[in-house]
Amino acid sequence: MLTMKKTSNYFITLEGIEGVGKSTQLSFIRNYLLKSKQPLVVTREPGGTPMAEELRKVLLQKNKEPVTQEAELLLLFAGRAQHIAQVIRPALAAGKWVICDRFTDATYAYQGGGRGMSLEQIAMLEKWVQQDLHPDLVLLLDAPVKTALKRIKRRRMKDRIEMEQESFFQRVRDGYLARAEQFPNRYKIIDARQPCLKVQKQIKSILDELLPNL
Ligand code: Z5A
Repeated sequence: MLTMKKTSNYFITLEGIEGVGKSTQLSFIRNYLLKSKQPLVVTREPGGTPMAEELRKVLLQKNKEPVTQEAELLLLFAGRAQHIAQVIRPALAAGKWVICDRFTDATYAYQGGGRGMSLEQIAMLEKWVQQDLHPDLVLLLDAPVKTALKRIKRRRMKDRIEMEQESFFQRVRDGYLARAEQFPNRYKIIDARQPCLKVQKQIKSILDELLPNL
């Protein structure tokens, strides 16, 4: 049972390591909510506005110049500030659902867990940039690293972060699971090892808990 505020629209994020099926499930969620006649905005991070999409390119391209962890973290929050101001807050204020492929929990998992950056520093930036804004619901698609990476093995091009070692993604997964334990009211862990249709069924039952609130 979800224990969150009753509202007519929700801010939902999808999280997990690469290959767990976020993009696949995002399109299922979009179609399901549209079928239920909910006004919605589907967006992503890094990115979501023209400027933030430019920052995404900078973040994910393989640079000749090494990217410092501090620069990476600040670029993520710079894009997020734009995204929140231009897209997320206006959509929520207009009564729309916002479905976002990754948000700040990814920063805790990748930069905090994966890179070992200070969680306090991330929390400080989060507070500064987001103030009171947090997802109402985080759908964490969780699968063992080997399972997830196997699914994307056939991809020809890997981005800068995808080039990391398996141990990095293990720390990212552990980072997500630690967040889920810290925020049980906000997080729903979905077993992403299951076949796609079973994952969808689980997501559908979570969304159905929200829809009758309307
Ligand atoms: N990043 C960060 O470091 N810090 C931050 O704060 C933020 C992001 C916000 C971009 O992410 C990168 O930014 C990401 C983290 C970092 N880095 N990396 N690496 P992204 O979200 O744009 O890209 P991604 O995470 O790499 O997504 P992805 O690789 O596309 O994975 P996915 O969306 O989870 O998976 P998918 O494309 O839906 O599915 C992958 C394959 O598996 C595909 O062939 C599917 O058909 C198949 N699939 C899906 N579900 C299943 C099931 N259930 N069974 C079997 N096969 C399946």
